[in-house]
Amino acid sequence: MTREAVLLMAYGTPERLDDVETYYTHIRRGSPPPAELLEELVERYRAVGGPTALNRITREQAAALEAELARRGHAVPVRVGFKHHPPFIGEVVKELAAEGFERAVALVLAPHYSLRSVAEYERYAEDARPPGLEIDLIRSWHDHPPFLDLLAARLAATRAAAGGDPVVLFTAHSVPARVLESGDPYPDQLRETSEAVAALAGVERWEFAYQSAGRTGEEWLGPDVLDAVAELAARGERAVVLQAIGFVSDHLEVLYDLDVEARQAAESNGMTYARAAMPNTDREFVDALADLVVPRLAVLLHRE
Ligand code: FEC
Repeated sequence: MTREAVLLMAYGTPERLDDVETYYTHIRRGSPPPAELLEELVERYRAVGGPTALNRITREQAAALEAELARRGHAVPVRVGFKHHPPFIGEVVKELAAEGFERAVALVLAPHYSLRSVAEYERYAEDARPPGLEIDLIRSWHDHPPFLDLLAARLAATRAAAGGDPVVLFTAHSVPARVLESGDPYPDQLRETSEAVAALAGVERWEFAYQSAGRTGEEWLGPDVLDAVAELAARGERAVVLQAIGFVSDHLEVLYDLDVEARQAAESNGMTYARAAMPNTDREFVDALADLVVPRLAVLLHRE
C-alpha cells in the first residue's frame, strides 16, 4: 500500500522579536531589510503583544486534522512546513521522502490561488521533491462548501452582535498588480468567495478590499482596506463588519492591519468596527479541512 502523508503549509511567523530580521530577510529572498523597514515591522509585532501565535495555531490545526483523519479511518501523519520559518517546506518534503513516504497530499492554509501565494508554496515543495515522492497539491479551495458555510456562520454571528445595519467589507491580502498580466485567478476567486458567503449569510450590502500591501514601491491590487473604510464613512455608513476571507488564523495581518489600522480608520471616521472571528482550530474548520483531504488520499484513489 502507498505510504502517504499530508503536508500542511502556512506562512510562518518569527517566534521572538530577535528573529524578525532573519524572517524579514527570508521574505525578501535573502536581501536584508533597510533599518527603518525592520524597525517598523518590529513595532507592528510589539503593538500586538509580540510575535504572533501563527506557528502554534498552524501546528494545532495539523494535530487536529491528523486526529480527525484517524477518526475517519485514515491513519496518515500531518506534517507542517512553513514558507518563511523553520521547519521550511523544502526540509519537510525531504524528510518525508527520507522516511519512505511515497505520496503527500499538500494543502496551503490560504484558500485562494495566486502566483504570489499558493504557486510560491508549490515551487518550494517541488524544488525539494525527490523523484520517489509524489506531491498532490490542492491548488485552491475558495469555493469548498463547508468552508463557505463556516465563514457565513461567523459573519452572521458578528453582524448580529454588532446590531443595526452594518455594511460588510470582505478582505484578503493584496499582491503586486502585475500578476494580472499572467491571468492570475486570485481576484476572481476572491470575488466568488465574497459572493457566496454574502448570499449564504443573507448579506446584501457588502464590498471587497485588499489589505496588507507590501512596502515594495510597486503597484499592488486595490482598493486598499483603509481607503475603502474611509470611503464608506464618507458615504454616511455608521458601522462596518470586516471578514478576512483569505486567511484562516489570527496573525499579524489580522491583528494589526485590521484590528489596529482598519479599526482606527473606522473609528476616527465615526464608524463602529467589528471583525468576524478567524477559523483557527475550530471544529467546523478542522472538519472542512478533512473533507478536502480525504478524497485525495491514495487509498480512495486506488478504489476508483
Ligand atoms: O503573523 C505573522 O507574523 C505573519 C503574517 C503574514 C501572513 C502573510 C500572508 C501573505 N503574504 C502575502 C504576500 C506577500 C508579499 C510580500 C509580503 C511581505 C510580508 C512581510 C510580512 C508579511 N508579509 Fe506576506 N504575510 C505575513 C507577513 N507578503 C511581515 C514583510 C513586510 C511587509 O511588506 O509588510 C512582499 C515581499 C515579496 O515581494 O515577496 C508579496 C500573501 C499572503 C496570503 C497567503 C498566505 O498566507 O500565504 C499573498 C499570514
